[in-house]
Amino acid sequence: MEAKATIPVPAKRWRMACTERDKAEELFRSLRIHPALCEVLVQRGIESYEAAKEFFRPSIEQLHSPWLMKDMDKAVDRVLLAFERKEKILVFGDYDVDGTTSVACVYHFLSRHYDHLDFYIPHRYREGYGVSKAGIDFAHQNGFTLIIALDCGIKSIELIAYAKSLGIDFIVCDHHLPDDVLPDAVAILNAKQPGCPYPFKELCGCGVGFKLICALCDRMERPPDEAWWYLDLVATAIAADIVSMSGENRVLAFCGLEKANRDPNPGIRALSTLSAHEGPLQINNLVFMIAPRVNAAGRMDDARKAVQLFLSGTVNEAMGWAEQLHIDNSQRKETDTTITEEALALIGGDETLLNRISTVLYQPHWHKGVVGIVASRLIEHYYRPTIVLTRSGDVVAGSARSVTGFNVYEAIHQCRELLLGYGGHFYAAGMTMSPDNVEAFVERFEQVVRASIHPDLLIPEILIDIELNFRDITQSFYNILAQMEPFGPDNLRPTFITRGAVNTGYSRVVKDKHLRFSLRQDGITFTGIGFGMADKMPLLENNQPVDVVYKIDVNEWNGEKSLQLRMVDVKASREANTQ
Ligand SMILES: [Mn+2]
Repeated sequence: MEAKATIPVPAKRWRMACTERDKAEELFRSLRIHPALCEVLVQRGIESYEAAKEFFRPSIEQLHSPWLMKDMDKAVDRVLLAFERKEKILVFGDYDVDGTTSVACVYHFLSRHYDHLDFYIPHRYREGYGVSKAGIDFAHQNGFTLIIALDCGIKSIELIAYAKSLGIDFIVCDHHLPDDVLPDAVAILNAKQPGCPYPFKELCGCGVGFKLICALCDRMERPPDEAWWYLDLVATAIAADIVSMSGENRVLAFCGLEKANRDPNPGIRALSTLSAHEGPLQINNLVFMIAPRVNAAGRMDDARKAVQLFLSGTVNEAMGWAEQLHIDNSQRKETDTTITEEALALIGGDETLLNRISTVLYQPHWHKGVVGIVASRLIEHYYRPTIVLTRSGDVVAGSARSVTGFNVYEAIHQCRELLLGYGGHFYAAGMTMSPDNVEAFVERFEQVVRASIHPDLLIPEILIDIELNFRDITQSFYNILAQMEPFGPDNLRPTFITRGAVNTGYSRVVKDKHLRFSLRQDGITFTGIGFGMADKMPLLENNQPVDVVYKIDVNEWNGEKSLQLRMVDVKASREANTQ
């Protein structure tokens, strides 16, 4: 949703990243690229020529051996034993992007070599997240004796024991943090478990599934590119699951993007056709194209069709599934826009709600599938811990989202007497309660937040990597910057600041909401765009120097490419206070 003029956008706090200057200078001596980029690299833990070389040239040879993962031999042995005994294998995964892509990859690979297979995606509302009893009962009733759980299972101790009592073995491929007790599975693939020597700990669920495929490929003496065929789906899962974009994940994402542009999975091709995408796919394109549509299937209907999409043998077949996902997504968008508007109107029209430092809203008719998304949207306007509740059967259910640095799960835990159930983590949680308790919960949550949040956390923060003069920004500077892609957590697209820039007189507001600006500093003029930043125009118009925070982009216009700045924030130079 676009910000409307009447709805406030919160002011932001600026913070400069700190750099170890001497390390950056040392790196500069061997690398000979712009010193500012050397500083950014050092901030990201790339401190030597060798490390930089690996970073700038990701290649498939940099992937770790799948055999380094604890239990990999057991997992491979068990799958091959199932082949030998002609056992039925069920590939089980979650309804989000990570789950559905991992199921598609593992199921597709196995189906090239074996027939007695099926896959299972639990229903978001009927079964919920993770391994489900319904799934195990389905396996039992249909004679499956091996379940491969992907992106889930590490905490399903009782359910996996239950399966065992029915004669069903589990292989768990997960990336979530294990508890002290591990499930009684034949094999557990999870680099985060104690005693796993695998050198990279931040794989996503699909990444773990991919490692299993690589090991199977190796043992079955199949050519390795049979496994690499899944890299575009792995890249999608890495980006959509918001795991670290460093180390092996960045290599997987880089190689997966290359695959997506050379020989995409038919499902990816169908979605890019449908969304009329032109030009090479970037990691963000994959996420924006795929993640909302796959998630919409789970929210509005059933995520099985996301797996069907990725399993399609031809683009034609994939097109049918893609169109269905597209419809779910349009419905989801409509629903979440309507509800967000209703929610913003509720807050805007109520002095008490406006003055709170938390948002908790309840409307019985809101769609359960989008309350989490709506909570995130509300935070863009009212930057504070936020809960959106709706009616679900006899109870009230909702989703919480937080602001950077505030543990919303802990805050909900402190309201537990008023709740029927709750779960989640630092930044996102869900809860259910009796309708009678809603009012009391609204008050209690506000009290808890008020008592525990540091006031600074209520102002969104922008982390600035490094200061530049406009003179520094050249095509060759940008070319190196572009080689830092793919960007993601732990390797964010660098944010720059330039101080003391002055409007050239050519800045203007476009379409009532965006700022097309032209600034001069250090004798050099740059133009750029600030999306939704029309309210900053007066600041430029008074011709005082400004400090501008931005990312660097390429603008393509009439076939001409030029560098432009994408404004993140701007303040009058005398007001901009950064340490
Ligand atoms: Mn995951």
